Amino acid sequence: MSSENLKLYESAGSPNSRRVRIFLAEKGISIARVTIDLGAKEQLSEAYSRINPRRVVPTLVLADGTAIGEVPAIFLYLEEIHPDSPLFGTSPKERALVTMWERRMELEGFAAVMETVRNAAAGLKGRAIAGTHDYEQIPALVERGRLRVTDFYADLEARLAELPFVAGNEFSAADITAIVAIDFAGKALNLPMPESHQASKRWYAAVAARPSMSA
Ligand SMILES: N[C@@H](CCC(=O)N[C@@H](CS)C(=O)NCC(=O)O)C(=O)O
Repeated sequence: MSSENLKLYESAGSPNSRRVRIFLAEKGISIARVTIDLGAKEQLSEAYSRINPRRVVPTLVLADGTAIGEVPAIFLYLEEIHPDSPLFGTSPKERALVTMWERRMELEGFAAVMETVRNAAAGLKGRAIAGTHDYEQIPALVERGRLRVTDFYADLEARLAELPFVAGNEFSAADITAIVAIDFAGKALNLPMPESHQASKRWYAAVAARPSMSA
């Protein structure tokens, strides 16, 4: 299915962009994509700042020029316009629960990974927090961040020992945010999910096998 009037500004190596690419692939929606080269700091350019003043990717731009930033807001819009293959459940209760778990995956997993990476990477000196303002790195946050990621893995294991997917019995947006955080922790922090986490391994194998994951 093609949504000809939408345009996604994104970057191949950006985990937040990957969350949206997977979401689109799960829905079977194809839209125009514009690459923003983070390595060349294109996100900080005048031209891109006019599209997204927060100077981050991804940004979804609608036919009337409205720019939607922040991954959960992009998820919400795409879910509303393409309700088939639901990724936020099918009832008010499920919608609230998926929203709760997706937010927890973002705050406890994704944000912990990002905080650790951004306070450690040499290339992010002076840009420890993505967004409008420049902040210096705080090295002590790296150690704490690794502890946060480890705690996230433990909490996820406890959850997945109870249920097949993060938000319950069905694959959802919460699984997308969780697996993108985990993949990035393995790649950028060399902090993979522990081998001993059997329930998480079972979940990971099932989720990673979905065709959308290569998006
Ligand atoms: N909360 C934002 C976070 C976006 C974000 O941090 N994007 C990163 C790439 S994953 C970025 O654009 N970084 C640019 C920079 O660090 O200057 C969202 O949900 O979209």
